[in-house]
Amino acid sequence: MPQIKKVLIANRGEIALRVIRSCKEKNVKTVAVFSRPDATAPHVVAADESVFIGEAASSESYLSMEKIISAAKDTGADAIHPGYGFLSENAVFAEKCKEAGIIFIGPKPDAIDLMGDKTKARELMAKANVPYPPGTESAMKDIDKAREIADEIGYPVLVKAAAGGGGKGMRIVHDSADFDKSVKAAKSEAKNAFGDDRVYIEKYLEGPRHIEFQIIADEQGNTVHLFERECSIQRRHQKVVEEAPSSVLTPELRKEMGLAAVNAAKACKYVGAGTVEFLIDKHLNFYFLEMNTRLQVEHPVTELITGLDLVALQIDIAEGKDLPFTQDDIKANGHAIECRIYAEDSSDNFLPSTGVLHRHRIPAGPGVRVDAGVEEGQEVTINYDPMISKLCAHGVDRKSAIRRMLRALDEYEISGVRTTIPFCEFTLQHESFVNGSYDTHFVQNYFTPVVDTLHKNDNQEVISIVSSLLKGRSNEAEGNQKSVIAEPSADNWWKNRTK
Ligand code: MV4
Repeated sequence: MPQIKKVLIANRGEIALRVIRSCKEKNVKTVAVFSRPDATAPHVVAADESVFIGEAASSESYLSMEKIISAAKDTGADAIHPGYGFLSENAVFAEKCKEAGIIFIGPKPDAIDLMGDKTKARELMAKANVPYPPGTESAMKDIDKAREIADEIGYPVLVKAAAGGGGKGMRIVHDSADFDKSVKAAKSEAKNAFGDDRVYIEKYLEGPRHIEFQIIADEQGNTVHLFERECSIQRRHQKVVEEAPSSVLTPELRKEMGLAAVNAAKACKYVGAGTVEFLIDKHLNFYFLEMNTRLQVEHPVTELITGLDLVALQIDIAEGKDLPFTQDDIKANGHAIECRIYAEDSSDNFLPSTGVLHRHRIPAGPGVRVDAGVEEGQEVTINYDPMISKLCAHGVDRKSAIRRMLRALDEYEISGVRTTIPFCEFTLQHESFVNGSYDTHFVQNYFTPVVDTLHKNDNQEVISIVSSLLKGRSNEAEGNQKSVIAEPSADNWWKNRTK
């Protein structure tokens, strides 16, 4: 059995730090890679070694297979952890690692390939007896035949790109008369985005909930699910609040969906940590949507309720070890919620908000976990993902997890950029969230931001005053900028609020 002694992390930000932390606990050495603007980023500081791999553009750095594989060879890393995004679901990269004699911490290239092609995935689910939305199994070849099927299943239908996923290249068709032109548009969009114009159709499910199951499998074929995450609070296919367990699943349904998820993973001979996504309708019918062949952003909520370290398990599995548990050993404890804190202005259509993070004080205390990839003083740019951190709260039940999250959101101090903290506070207090009756239309149904121009201007003014104070003092008090800000007691003015 190979022993992994050194891992190169082919990523940046919070997920790179997350992987480094588990490596340290396992006495595994770490290598960070970094682009020019990331030279002093937290993941570089935290790793044992680091390698410069190129310019800011991802194509020059974090997406460059050649540069990353040479960095691994040069530093003697025996494995690469891809994190999420970037090269994490790239079968060619997984194959290239293998050819270079480096362990790719993730599934085999074939499984990535299969699940990356949404039509192949549907065909596989048909064989594995996993339910999926009615529609065409394979990509449509004949538009007349496809229209007949659409007419038969009934409108609205969705035209989805075979190479798509995560909502990219999706088109809703309400009427048979619009079918041909929507298919043409979807095909051309798919061709542009993925270089692959194959599309298929699915019955459009209205107001579904998005529920996904965490899967973990070893090379021996032992496959276990680690319960579900409810991820229905999204905007433009970007998840914002996730929780585990879901409040709509009965123990029986959880068991049934968990089994379906395990069967989906087994069908592609899955190895490592993965996620099977389902949509669930008002009648609690569930349908396979796609499988994500990576560690996901929202994995901490699963870690909090199961007490497991998913990254440590990924490494053990990559070494060829057996899973240390069976399905019956897995028990859920309490309730966990994750809020993704983005540098986006939730009062202004979630516009990206860039600037220097003058203040970043993370909440702490019982049941609070923060995975951040940025530090106070660092600049938030448009080069990469605008996520500042993931704030998680764990409690004995859903009610206490919600209260804890609200307390933590209140404690969180960020200035310099506007954030989605107010949106998260809105969500966690909303009746439909509190009673657990929300679906994927939550944001569009309930969120109407009040653009408070006056307050916004006030805030901008304060930011610029603090900013100039910090600049003036930074020479004499290097590394002691925090003391410059005198905190007015009554008014939390440094906070990013629109209240
Ligand atoms: C759907 C759907 C309704 N019916 N498929 C969006 C992301 C991508 N993974 C698939 N998505 C959807 N597929 C059928 N047959 C509705 C969505 C969808 C959605 C899904 C999960 C979470 C949020 C969503 C927001 C809009 C649409």
